[in-house]
Amino acid sequence: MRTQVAIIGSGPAGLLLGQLLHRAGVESVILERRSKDYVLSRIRAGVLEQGTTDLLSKVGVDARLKAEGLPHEGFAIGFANRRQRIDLKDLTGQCVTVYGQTEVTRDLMAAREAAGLTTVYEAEGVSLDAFDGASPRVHWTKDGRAHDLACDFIAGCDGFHGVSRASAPAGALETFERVYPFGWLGVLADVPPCSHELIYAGHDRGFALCSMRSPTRSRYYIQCGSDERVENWSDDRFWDELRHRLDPDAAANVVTGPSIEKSIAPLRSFVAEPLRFGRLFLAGDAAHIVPPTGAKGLNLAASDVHYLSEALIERYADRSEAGLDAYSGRALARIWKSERFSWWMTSLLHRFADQNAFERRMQEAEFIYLEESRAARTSLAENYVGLPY
Ligand code: FAS
Ligand code: PHB
Repeated sequence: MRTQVAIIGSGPAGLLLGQLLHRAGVESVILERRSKDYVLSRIRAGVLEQGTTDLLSKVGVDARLKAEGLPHEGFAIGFANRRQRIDLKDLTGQCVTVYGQTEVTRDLMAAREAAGLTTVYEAEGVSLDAFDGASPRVHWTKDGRAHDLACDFIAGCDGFHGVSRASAPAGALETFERVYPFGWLGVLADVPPCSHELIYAGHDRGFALCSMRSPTRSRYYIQCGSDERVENWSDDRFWDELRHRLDPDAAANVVTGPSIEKSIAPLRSFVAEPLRFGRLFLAGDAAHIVPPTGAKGLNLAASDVHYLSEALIERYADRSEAGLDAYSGRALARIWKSERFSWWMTSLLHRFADQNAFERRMQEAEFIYLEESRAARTSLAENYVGLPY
């Protein structure tokens, strides 16, 4: 097989990159380790920045997003039973859209299939070869048969545990990491949300987040120990703990019901530098991880592939390598600012077992400063809606 760009991973980064390239007439083949159903079964992000929805519109994959996505002009942030609203629209003129990552992935997969583009699911043992030269190759097996793909470039969109970052030459990669001493226990349930907007609640017992997927489907999270096991959490225990962490008004509006998905996600901040190794480029979770507190993970993957698609399209159109040479620095400039915001939101709202009384007062002072300063709220809001590309 031969193509122009081999994309490793059929998550949001790989799929969106494939559509952006296709729109400009650049061919790609996606190699995905899992089955299509498995990829679609993962419940992850829920909030899209304007930049992300603009990219989905650019590739013509926004019909359902426009019909079912929920525009949100603000959200609530709570601390020790106090709550304040961050008015995104008033502070920045922008809003965000609540639309599940699963639906984004489903829409992008449908568009790729409709365009007759190739995705190889259940590609086993993917390995990357010769990307330090002009003729990279990708190898894999499927149904016991070995396969080989010749290409011009490889886009590593295979997430944190993928093969792409692991294929970087020894010593060529520098990594930066903060592993948080807690995770998020998430529940999806077909019950109406307790509030029409998201509520981020800091509490002595730990953080809680009230989100949603639709007016009849809620997504809730509570901070839990990093060694916690989902088997220890019955639905009843989850609902009780969630209500303990919300202000009385929100707690009174929680409608409980059977969970249709329940999982624990570890929290970490992680960045790999650089994002280019010859003809191999990293994008999305393959390059960085943010704690989901700032709703940045999926949206950073979108900005990465915006920069990478522009660079690859320029290379094929003008035979210029300028965009490819600039990709890593350009993407990392926005990545680090999103990493800072996600770390800040996480530090503000979570309970750290080893924090002392002074550090707890710092969290309280930060919250009060937000209440009293429009400048502080504007800073939070402009990061939440997404910094410019
Ligand atoms: P993805 O991980 O989505 O996709 C990578 C793809 O590559 C996967 O389909 C994988 O199967 C495939 N792959 C891996 N190794 C491979 C190999 N060797 N060969 C071929 N394919 C391979 N973000 C938010 O904004 N809000 C959230 O609430 C949130 N919750 C999350 C919960 C969890 C458990 C996780 C893991 C992430 C969460 N995120 C959240 C972040 C998440 O949304 C990511 O930012 C987003 O999926 C990034 O998309 P991709 O970069 O495409 O990576
Ligand atoms: C979600 O709805 O899954 C969600 C929303 C906002 C976040 C994280 C997750 O910050």
